[in-house]
Amino acid sequence: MSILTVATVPFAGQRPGTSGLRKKVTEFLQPGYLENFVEAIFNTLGDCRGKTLVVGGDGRYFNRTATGIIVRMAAAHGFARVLVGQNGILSTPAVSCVIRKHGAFGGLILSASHNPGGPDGDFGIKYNGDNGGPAPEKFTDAVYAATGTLAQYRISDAAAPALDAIGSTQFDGMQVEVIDSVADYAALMGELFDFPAIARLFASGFTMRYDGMHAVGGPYAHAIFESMLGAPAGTVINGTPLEDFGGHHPDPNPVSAAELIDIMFGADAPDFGAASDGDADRNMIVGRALAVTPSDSLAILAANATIAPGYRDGLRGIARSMPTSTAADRVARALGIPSYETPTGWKYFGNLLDAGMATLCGEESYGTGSNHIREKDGIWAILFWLNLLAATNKPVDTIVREHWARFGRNYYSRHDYEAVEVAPAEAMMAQLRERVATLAGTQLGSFTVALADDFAYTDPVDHALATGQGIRIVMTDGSRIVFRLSGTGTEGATVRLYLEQYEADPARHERDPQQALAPLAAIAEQLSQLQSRTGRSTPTVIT
Ligand code: VG1
Ligand code: CO
Repeated sequence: MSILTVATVPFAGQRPGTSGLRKKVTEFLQPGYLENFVEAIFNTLGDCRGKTLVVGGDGRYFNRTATGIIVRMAAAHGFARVLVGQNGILSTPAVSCVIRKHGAFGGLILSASHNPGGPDGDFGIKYNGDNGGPAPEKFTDAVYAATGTLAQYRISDAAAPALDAIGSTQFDGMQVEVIDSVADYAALMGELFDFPAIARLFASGFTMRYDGMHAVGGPYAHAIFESMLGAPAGTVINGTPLEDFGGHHPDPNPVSAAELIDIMFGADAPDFGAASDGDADRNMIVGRALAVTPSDSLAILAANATIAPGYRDGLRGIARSMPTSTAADRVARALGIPSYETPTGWKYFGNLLDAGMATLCGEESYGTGSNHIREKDGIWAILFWLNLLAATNKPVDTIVREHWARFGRNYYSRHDYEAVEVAPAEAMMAQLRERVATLAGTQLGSFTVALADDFAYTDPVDHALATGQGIRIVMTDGSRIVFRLSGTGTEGATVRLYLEQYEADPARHERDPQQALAPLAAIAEQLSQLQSRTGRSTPTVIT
């Protein structure tokens, strides 16, 4: 067997976004498209000889083929060993876990996360470094630059190895280890949470429904919730991964996970509901007739963290992305620990976690995680809630309402305008950027603007500067309006409008969030003319 050097030409637009390179499958299927991007990553890494690489993905269409191509390219670049999930399957948190546990050089994750799959859907790829976390912007910028000048890529001419049986084989001078997709990850969960207490909870008749959304979380949920913790069969629904996720958006929010919401809001609802996304790094937590806002979930886990064995010693700090509600900041203040506000995307949490400055992290987009790995982690968050329910014996809604009573409620909502035209979306952001420069101190409706800017972040560890991370308008009472353009969409532009309003008075905690936030939404529209500019009279999705 030999190494082929294949001539290629650069593809435009291989710039990684919020979380790796995401494009339509049709774009990825162009000959050389995936190969070019992987070559650019390997070239940017430099000398790969003797190193270990982890490869796995969320099982979407093209996952298996792409895995084979990457293994052949890894052999050509001199990697000593590749750890591959069985059938090419590894959730994003499992890749992070496996990288760390086996001391790998890094890993490639094949996923477009919550984006739809199938031949007409999306595909994605991203590189995580030896800490298990998404490569920093400095690295992804270098990869993008490299994609612009590629003239060739290197690949083994051997046929891709079979990935269906667990075990180790030699492949063109490299060791290919097909590993159980779940085992390492499940073992780590067992160290963090009180599995015996959760098992006793299930044994006492506690009921749960987990919606795998036909994505990669299913196998993990079957193994952990049903086999290890004894939840009855049927606890996991839509638990078999499908290449097209059954035609749905594998996005755990009340809109896309409508089946779970119907169950949880129906008669005879189970005690607890949960779902995760395409690559199982997101989570949604649902009680009877109550979907927990992700920002609240982060705050609640932080306030109660010491109930879980892995966090018994307390938290070092809490980090949240800028658009995420400030509920977690209130908890941090009460605990006397620092809180951090980072740009959107998990890569910005990496340094804080590595430096031991933060223990818990979260994003409003149904992402929660901790220092156990360097990715957000859906099953982890669900286990944390199960541990909390077992430790307190209280239902989800009581835990949420008691949290609001103690800390106040941060009414929160995100309005997404998906696949709008790029030019008007960018014009709107440009105009807002100008406008916010003079907004501080002015009156908007019943609010006074305390601070308005285009969010910039200086990493406290390596001092890297990230600019242009979203327009934020912060009122003197802490209410906020945030505008961002998505960095994960694959069609046109997606505008995200984030609204937050704090309410201390428990007598006003049962309002409909959309009603509570209506005055802020009206101000946002007035400032941006978002709807008239995009020609949309309502958001595509409200969460
Ligand atoms: C979205 C979310 C962001 C998240 C990112 C990746 O990015 O808003 O919070 O980190 O997706 O999550 P954007 O740029 O579209 O707003 V996942 O589960 O799609 O890897
Ligand atoms: Co995801």
